[in-house]
Amino acid sequence: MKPSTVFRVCTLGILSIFVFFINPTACYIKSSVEQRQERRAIAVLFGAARGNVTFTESGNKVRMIGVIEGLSPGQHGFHIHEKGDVSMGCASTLGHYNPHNKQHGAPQDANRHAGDLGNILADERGVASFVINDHHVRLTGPTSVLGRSVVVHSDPDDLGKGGHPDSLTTGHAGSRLACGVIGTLETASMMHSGAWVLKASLVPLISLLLFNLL
Ligand SMILES: [Cu+2]
Ligand SMILES: [Zn+2]
Repeated sequence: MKPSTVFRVCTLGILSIFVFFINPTACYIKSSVEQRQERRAIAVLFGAARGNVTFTESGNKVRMIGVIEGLSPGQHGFHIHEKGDVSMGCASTLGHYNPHNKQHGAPQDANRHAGDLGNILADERGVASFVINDHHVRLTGPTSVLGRSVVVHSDPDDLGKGGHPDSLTTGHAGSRLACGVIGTLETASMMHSGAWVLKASLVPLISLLLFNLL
């Protein structure tokens, strides 16, 4: 083996160890991956209807993606309720989540409960597939909905405008068909593998540079 080749191999080895264990760039990449991490949650609904809703918080909004089946065709009130207690069915989830002491309203109203998500629409097979983006629902901070619950109702939510005695409290949405507790979805393993993929990709890059420059 020529001395220059020995030198290249030794340098490559030392640099690889540097990247994997003590390179500050690796630390920077790891922290930037952590910062881009989105908080996620899931609610699995049981009752006369069933389905699930996933929650993803990024920036100041939460995206909810759901599929619920076993509904009658048409609109159904859809809310986040205060408690994650389903020990007595959906009744024990209590009222709409309302940390700011407001009236019931539509999702686009300023005066609404944080849990007011309006209606979901079931097709002729009784399946509702939906995507809701909302700025009042949070997965972090003092008004996080983690540990609370999602409820789907038998009737449409009148968004506070129906003139019924319960329009300004529940939207006159009828009985509770199904509910599920909002629980954390783990994202830590995704975060670490992401950092290691980035770190590993630096090794071939360094070897390419070394063998071309030396
Ligand atoms: Cu409700
Ligand atoms: Zn409400």
